[in-house]
This record gives sequence, C-alpha cells and structure tokens, in this order.
Amino acid sequence: MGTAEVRTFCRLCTAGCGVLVSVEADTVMKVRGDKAHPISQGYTCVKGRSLGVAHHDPTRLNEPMIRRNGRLVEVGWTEWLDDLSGRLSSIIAGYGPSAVGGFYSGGSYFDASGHRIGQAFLSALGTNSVYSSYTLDSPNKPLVADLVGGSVRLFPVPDLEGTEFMLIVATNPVISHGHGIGMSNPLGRLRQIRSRGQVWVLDPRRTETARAATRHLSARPGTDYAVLAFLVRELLSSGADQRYLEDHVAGTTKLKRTVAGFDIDTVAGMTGLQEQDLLDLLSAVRRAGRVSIVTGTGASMSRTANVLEWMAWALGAVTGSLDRPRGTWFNPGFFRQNDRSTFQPAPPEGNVTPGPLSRPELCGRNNQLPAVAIPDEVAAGNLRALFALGANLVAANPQTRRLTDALRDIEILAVVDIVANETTEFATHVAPAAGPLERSDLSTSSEIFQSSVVGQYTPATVPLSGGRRPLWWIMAQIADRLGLDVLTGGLDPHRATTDDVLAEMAAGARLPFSQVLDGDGPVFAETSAIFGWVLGGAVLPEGRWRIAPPLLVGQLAELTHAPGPLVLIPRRERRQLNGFLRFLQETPMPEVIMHPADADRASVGDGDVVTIGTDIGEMQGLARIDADMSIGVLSIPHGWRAPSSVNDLLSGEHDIDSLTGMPTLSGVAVTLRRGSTR
Ligand SMILES: Nc1nc2c(c(=O)[nH]1)N[C@H]1C(S)=C(S)[C@@H](COP(=O)(O)OP(=O)(O)OC[C@H]3O[C@@H](n4cnc5c(=O)[nH]c(N)nc54)[C@H](O)[C@@H]3O)O[C@H]1N2
Ligand SMILES: Nc1nc2c(c(=O)[nH]1)N[C@H]1C(S)=C(S)[C@@H](COP(=O)(O)OP(=O)(O)OC[C@H]3O[C@@H](n4cnc5c(=O)[nH]c(N)nc54)[C@H](O)[C@@H]3O)O[C@H]1N2
Ligand code: SF4
Ligand SMILES: [Mo]
Repeated sequence: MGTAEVRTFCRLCTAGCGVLVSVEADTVMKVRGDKAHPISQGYTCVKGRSLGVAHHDPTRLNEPMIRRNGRLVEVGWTEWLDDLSGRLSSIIAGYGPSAVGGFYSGGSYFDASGHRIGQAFLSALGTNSVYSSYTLDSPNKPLVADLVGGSVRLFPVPDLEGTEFMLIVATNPVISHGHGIGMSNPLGRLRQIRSRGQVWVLDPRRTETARAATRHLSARPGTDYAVLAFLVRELLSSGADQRYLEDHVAGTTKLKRTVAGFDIDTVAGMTGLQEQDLLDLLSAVRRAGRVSIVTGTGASMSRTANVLEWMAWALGAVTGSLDRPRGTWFNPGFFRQNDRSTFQPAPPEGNVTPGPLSRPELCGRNNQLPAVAIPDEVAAGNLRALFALGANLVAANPQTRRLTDALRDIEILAVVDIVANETTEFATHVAPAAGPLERSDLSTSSEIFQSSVVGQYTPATVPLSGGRRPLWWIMAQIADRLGLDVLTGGLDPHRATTDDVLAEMAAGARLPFSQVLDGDGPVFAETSAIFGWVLGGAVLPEGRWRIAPPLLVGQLAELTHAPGPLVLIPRRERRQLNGFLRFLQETPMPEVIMHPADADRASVGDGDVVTIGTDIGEMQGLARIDADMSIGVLSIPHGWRAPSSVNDLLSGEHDIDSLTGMPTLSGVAVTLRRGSTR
C-alpha cells in the first residue's frame, strides 16, 4: 500500500497554515508544512504537526454513549438520538425551549458545517440559552465594535503588509499565532515589519514576541489603558489627524475631556513605567503617523478590558488609522462579504438582549448569555439540558467546583467532542464527532482574521472511522426528531453530505463554490488588505465612529486600582491548545513563571512545586524563575487538569464585568508558597 500525501489546511487556530498529510491506508504517517501554500509558505507549529498523533490518540471517542447507572455505555446511533431527543422534547414541553442550551467553543468553531448547523439548531429551537467561549475570551472586542462602530461585524485587523508601527498589547502571537488575527510564521512577520518600521510590545513579561520587537514596555497588569489614554491625550493636543477626526469621528471633544487627566506623571505612577519610556513611545507614534494596534487576552481578561479596547480604537481614530493603509482594516470576508451587506447600526448602548434570569446584574449581548451564569441558571431550574459543542467546559470556566456541581445536577449534558476529557466525565450523552482530518471544510471561521480576502476548501484527509459522525449531521438528526428544519436549500438530513452543507454556506461567497472546490489551496478575491468600505459606505452610525461611548466613559470614571502584592496573569502554552492536545506537554505540571525577587520572598527555588491560592481555591505548578517577568506578577497558563487548573482559583461570581459578563482572569491577587501540601 503506497503513501498518499493530501493537501489540507490546519484548523486548530486562526492562522490556517497549509499542511501536507501523508496517509498510508487509514493511518496518518506525518504532517508537514506546505511550502506551496501562499499564506503560510511551509510554516507550521508543533500543534499543527501533531494533527496525525491527535487523530490516532487513544482518548478519541469512537461510539455514541449514554450514562446508565453512573457509567457511560456504548449504544447505536438510533438509540442515542431517540433517547436524547425524547428527553429534550419533554424538557421543552415542560419548561420551554430556553431550558435547553448550547455552548459552542474552540473545537466546533473551526468546523464550518458543524458550527453553522449547531447555531442553526439553537436558533430553530428558539432558546435564549446560547453560550460560547467568547464570554470567557474577549467579549470586550464585540462590545467596543458595537458601541463605537455600531456593529459587532467590525473587527479591526492590522495592516500587516503596510504597517510601519505596530503596537502589540497583551498578546503573544509568537506562541498563540494571534488573537483576533491569524498570524502564521509570526517571527517572520515581525521581522518583515521591523525591516520597514517598529514593533512595540506592552506586556508584564518579556515574552517571545517582546524579544522579537523593537521595544518592550512592562506596565503593571491592567494599567495598559492608561498608556493608551496618555498617547490619545498628547496626540489630541498635537499631532492628531484633524482631517480624519472632522470627517469620520463623533465625540472628539468628549474624548479629549475624558483623557485629560492622563498626564505623564499620573500615567507613570499608575503603570510603573519610566517617563522616558512613555515619551519614547509617544515620539515613535508621532513619527509613524499611523499605527496598527493589536490587543489580546491579557487585556480582555483583565478588569480594564473594555476601556483598554476602547482606547485602542481611540488611538486608531486620532491617528487616522482605522480603515486606512498602515493602520487597521476590516476584512469583509470571502464567504460573508460584509462590504456588500446591509448594516443597521446598534443603539448607543449596543445590542443588549435578554440576560440570565438568575443573574439580574448581567445582561445578554447579541443573543448570547455570559458563561459564568451557567451554574446559576442550572440551580434556578432555568437550564435543564446543555449541549457542549467542541467545548471543554470544565477546563475553560472559572470556579471549577461551582460549575461541576451544576453539571452533576443538570438533567442532560450532551457533549459532542472528539476526545474523552474532564467534561465528558459529567456527560449524560456523549457523541463522537468527526475530527479535523475526517471532514471536508471551509475557512469561514477564520476568514475575517486573515490578511487578505481569501477562502479555502479542503476535502477530508482520511475516511471517517467507527461510529464517528460529522457534527452537523448529529445536530440535524436531533433537529429532525424534534420537528425542526436546520438545513437550507431543501437538503435532506438523511441524505445530504458535508459538501452539500458547505455548498449552501458558500452560496453568498465572492466566487462560485466550484472555483473554491477546484482551488487546491486558498482562493484569493484580494491578495492584500482593502480599505475604505467602512468609512465610505453606509456602515457607521450616521457615518461616524462614536468615539466616546457613554457606557465606556462611565466605566473609565469608576476604575479603581488596588493591585495586590502578587497577582496572576494568563499565558498560552506552546505545546497545548487550551485544554486540548495535552499529550504534547513535556512537564507534569504547568510552569508558574515568577521574578527572582518573588521567588526569594517565598523561599522558592527553580523547579520547586509551588501552591498558588486565592479565597476560591488552590492549584499546583512548577516554579520557573525568570528575570524577564515583572516583580509581583505570576504567569500561569490554563487548560491543565486539577490539581493544576488555574480555574480552581478564579471566580465566576465576583469581579464580573457588568457590560459583558466576562470574569476577571488576569490581575487577580494570589498567594504563593513552596510545596504541595499544607
Ligand atoms: N483561567 C483561564 N481560563 C480560560 C482562559 C485563560 O486564559 N485563563 N482562556 C479562555 C479562552 S480564550 C478560551 S477560547 C476558552 C477555551 O475553551 P474551550 O474551547 O472549551 O477549550 P479547548 O480546550 O480548546 O476545548 C476545545 C474542545 O473541543 C474539542 N475538539 C477539538 N477538536 C474538535 C473537533 O474537530 N470537533 C469537536 N466537536 N470537538 C473538538 C476538544 O477535545 C476540547 O474538548 O477557555 C477560556 N478559559
Ligand atoms: N499554542 C497555543 N496557541 C493558542 C492557544 C493555546 O492554548 N496554545 N489558544 C488560542 C486561543 S483560544 C486564544 S484566545 C489565543 C490567545 O492569544 P493571546 O491573546 O496572544 O494569548 P497569550 O499568548 O496568552 O498572550 C497574552 C499575553 O498577555 C500578557 N498579559 C496578561 N495580563 C496582561 C495585562 O494586564 N497587560 C498586558 N499588557 N499584558 C498582559 C501575558 O503575559 C501574555 O503574554 O491563542 C490561541 N492560540
Ligand atoms: S499556527 Fe495554528 S494553523 Fe498553523 S500549524 Fe499551528 S495551530 Fe495550525
Ligand atoms: Mo480563546
């Protein structure tokens, strides 16, 4: 039997690198970078190269299972679907459709057909109980887009090809490959930008990205917004793009008043930065004129998430960089074509939708509820069945105990995943989904993060084995039994193929599906950024950015800073994808990176087991002492199992952002001690 090499693209993250998969019979022998792929040009990371190992991982799910007498037992698909739909029907009959909820996350997000039909299922059901990892990741981004630009569809991405000044705040693309941008070959990208300009990084740790940058500034966690407010203040008094402000911005005077207090003394005091650092940054921005700003999860997980994101947009506006070359652009998408669709600007408070009844202090936004409300909704009897669609709920949510108590109580937890993990341990129903190599797919989920207007199709690389089924099929079968229609174009849920579903999704694309199918790689509508469709079209509220939204002006006025002597901040693991691909790890516990001064104070040596605590709980890790870390800050990754899960320390009840329902996962006061037991 010969080896065939199949061309596909990696769908583990937004970078979408091209890969070549060697397959012998049904076995994946090797995964390597595809040099012919015009975007990634052969680049891959360790996660992408592990797709074959992940495919054959012994923890893969193979057959549908139902929990009986406390144990998950394998059943046939008909029995699984009949049992689940029967139970859902009686819950809906007794308590209404919102008693059935869904949580979609990383594992289903990149499954184009699965994501689409999963969403169609929840919407056909008419449930309000829609959750996703977005409210644990960066709800500040759609919030600010909604408040400032009037639409969550406006997602700023840096003009990577043109920028001469890139400001990277609280993101480490060299490891993560971008948050809200897809950055294949990040070191190569940063080198390219530095060859024509500068890259500055704001991060409490001198990260892998900071090491590749022109300058690194290490402000106290959660104070980055003050650095940006200082820049906005100074530019508004001299050096702003006045023409841009006059033509495209509403609220400049109010913005000016809001940032008036962020003078250099105040900001140096708040952030711990040297005045000279702030002045150097200001002159670099003035010299460059326009800026490309990228923000990441270090910011979106902090208490100041919303104002930081707002200040990033404000800096974009005063430098005339939004929707302009050398600044940021708005990728309209290849499949969705935002530039050719109608916009209805959100009201000044954004698209507020009904919130969780059990948490009246929180609201819904854009028809999603905050994930932190799940335990309360279960306890109140509002949520009785939950679908976890490619979501490791137990690893991802703060205050693990609160969540697992709820998952133990809930009537139905239907997990559609590809591996058994700490979440399937609580499931009543488990369905084995087709993995990334087992399904044909489209790049719909990552298209707006790309640096060009591009679409890609891939065929399945290996045949679907055992009892696994595509996610879309599973949801369409349940829908069919509940009398709901979730497929468009008259497709029959019993006969349609994944390609039929993808063809429906591609119906509104820039180029015909046949052209995408025949592409044998990415198909470009535009090979680089395109500008002007937002500023020039009927997109913005009254044609302008609302640069001083009252809700954010209000939040900024209320911010107080009481940093503990020691706080934790998040970090991504190179050899893990959140709670997935743990087999790649080389250490038995996560490394807790700390400054020598903090280690000394707690009598901790490099490599020691340490216990980190809050009033919620404790976790263990291995001390890694590193002078590249700020004093008073511990860098701790998430995605590990107990007793090393950082989410055992974090709260889902307190310190929740009132506008987005986002928990505070960065800048949280902790204690540190040596050893694992009291
Ligand atoms: N304290 C703390 N908490 C955090 C974070 C943090 O930094 N700190 N980060 C937050 C962020 S940004 C996020 S996005 C969330 C992540 O939350 P999740 O997205 O829930 O985390 P993952 O571990 O990526 O889970 C993906 C799940 O999808 C499954 N999966 C993988 N591939 C497939 C597939 O092809 N099909 C299906 N059906 N399933 C698949 C995996 O087995 C896994 O169970 O966690 C959040 N939680
Ligand atoms: N290898 C790998 N790649 C991933 C993932 C993974 O788990 N592993 N997860 C994927 C997912 S779901 C996401 S959302 C993205 C996230 O992508 P990123 O947002 O780039 O995530 P990180 O790499 O953790 O970078 C966050 C940075 O913020 C810094 N930071 C923390 N708090 C603060 C603060 O208050 N201020 C400042 N200025 N910096 C702060 C941290 O030190 C860290 O360097 O990555 C994706 N890519
Ligand atoms: S950077 Fe992202 S898309 Fe590229 S190989 Fe790694 S995980 Fe896959
Ligand atoms: Mo994320």
